[in-house]
Amino acid sequence: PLARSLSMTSLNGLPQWEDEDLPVEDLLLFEISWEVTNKVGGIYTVIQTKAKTTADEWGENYFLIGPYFEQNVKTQVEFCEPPNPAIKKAMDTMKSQGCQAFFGRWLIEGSPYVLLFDIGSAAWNLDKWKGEFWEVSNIGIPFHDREANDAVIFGSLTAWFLKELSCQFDDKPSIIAHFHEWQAGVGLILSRSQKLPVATIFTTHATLLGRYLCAASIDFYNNLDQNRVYVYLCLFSAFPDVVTPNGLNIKKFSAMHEFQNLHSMYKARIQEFIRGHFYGHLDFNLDKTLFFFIAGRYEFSNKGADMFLEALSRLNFLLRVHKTDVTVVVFFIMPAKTNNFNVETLKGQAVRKQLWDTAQSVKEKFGRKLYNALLKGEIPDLNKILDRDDITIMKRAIFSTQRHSLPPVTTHNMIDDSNDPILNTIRRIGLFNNRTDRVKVILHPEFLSSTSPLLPLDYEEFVRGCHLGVFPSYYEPWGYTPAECTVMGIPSVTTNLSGFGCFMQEHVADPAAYGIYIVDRRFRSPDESCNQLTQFLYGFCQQNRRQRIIQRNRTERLSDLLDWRYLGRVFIWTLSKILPVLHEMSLGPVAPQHS
Ligand code: G6P
Ligand code: 1S3
Repeated sequence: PLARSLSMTSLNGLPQWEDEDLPVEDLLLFEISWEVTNKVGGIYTVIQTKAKTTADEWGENYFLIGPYFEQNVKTQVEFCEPPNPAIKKAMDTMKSQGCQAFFGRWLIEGSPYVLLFDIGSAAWNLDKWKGEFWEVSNIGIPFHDREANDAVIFGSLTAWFLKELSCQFDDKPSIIAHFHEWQAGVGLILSRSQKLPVATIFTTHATLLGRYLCAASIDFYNNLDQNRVYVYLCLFSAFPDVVTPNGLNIKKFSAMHEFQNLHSMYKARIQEFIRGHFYGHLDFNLDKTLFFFIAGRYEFSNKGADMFLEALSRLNFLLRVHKTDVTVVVFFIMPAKTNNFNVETLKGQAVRKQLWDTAQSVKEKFGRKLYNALLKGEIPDLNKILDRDDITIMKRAIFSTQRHSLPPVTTHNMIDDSNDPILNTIRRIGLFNNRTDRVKVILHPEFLSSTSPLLPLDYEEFVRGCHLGVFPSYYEPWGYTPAECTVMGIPSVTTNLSGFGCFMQEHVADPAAYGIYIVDRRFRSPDESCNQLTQFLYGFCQQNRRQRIIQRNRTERLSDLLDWRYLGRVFIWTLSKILPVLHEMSLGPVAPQHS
């Protein structure tokens, strides 16, 4: 395949193709990230969704490097031999020295090759590698910092691999290594310090500084001018050569109603879960129940879970005083440390199943008796068609739905229940799933999976079945969650402190009319922002079904704006800019390069 170079003289601010072709046959492109095959946050989504566009361009010369975790690999990777002999040789050398490396195809769109390193198998090198890293960078890694230790091992393995690989190409350098986020960054520093003939790119998706500062400061942005951090922000924004957008793979249905049908279908599956979870307390109308959710990395205030809970408490009040017949069930999908599902939640689904089975067996018997009566030309006596046994079975089933506790606010046993910020806020505001509450909450502290015994849906199916995604982020460089809602035609709430919110504000004249509600967290106080969010939620609850259907159609129309087919060009352009670096390397002695 041939990649085309791009010039930045463009229409609509995006690069345009130039005629010149670049010979990517001679080049190998590696993308390195801790989130390759390993879902932690939004970086996984970037890499997983962009793979198809990159594989189309780079074909067999495109590889992803990530960490090996058995549970991830079992469901996502098909092992195979590396087709490229140089890669095989580099891996064999590493394996012969005790490092476990695995190669295969990642079973996602584009089926790119992946090379995965088993961090544990190489952990015995940790002290030595920390020492080497200190020598070149003067960065000391604390003894107990598991994440930083893993980053050193992962980075050292990556640099080792690139070294073994690059030394096989004596004539001209032909490797581009694209590192994502700080966890992969050690590999970049080591590659540069060892002067490997590899061109490097670094993409950051968020900064730890940003994450920590925003989480720690109540009103960080409004006090920036009094804050010494301002100068660091200026420095950060002066560093990048290119700011690349984040896209998605857009699935276009030929018929408009198809995504609406999917909403209906998956909503029915969520309703089924709700029937179990709220057994004995199902005194609300499921046909008038709306499903809201927040999902992502568990950063309580950065992702706006704090403001969301406060707004839910206000919404609960509004729905109650206005005696609205709408009920809202809110899901928090944010992974935390747990000891599996809790008994009460599992029991809920077991009770639901039992009621279903009882209804089926009574229906079966009823149907047979009715059939026999009709065969005889009789209309059966409907008062007698159910016998005493049937009534007993049904009464027993109804008894099993009695419960002495409220439907649980979390589906799992939390390891740190008493310090969990979501649970503590729920305790403080008193949203305990009481019968009188019009807003019910469920914390699901694990990413969703279609194999779950509780809520057997994958994330995409779950989103489709919901009515509104709510992401009132305080620190969100981009924010995939509302973007994913948009491409599935599900309205969402975002903020003007998220990249996505700003992008929509810039490109869409009246975002709210298209189901993109943007909370102003930049120029308003936290209380004002929370009131605005509450108004968005309350307004949404006042829509009727027809209005929701029309709004979903409008939301879905925005999806083209977010397509990788369009936004992926910026990445391809970036790669084309790095080729002169490789060219320079082949001319003279290898020196540290700009990346
Ligand atoms: C989709 C389906 C309709 C269904 C509607 C429910 O549009 O095609 O058949 O009535 O969803 O919408 P709601 O917002 O009430 O879940
Ligand atoms: C980061 O992942 P996060 O969810 O922790 O990278 C994402 C992809 O670039 C970005 O969308 C998000 O804002 C960041 O926060």
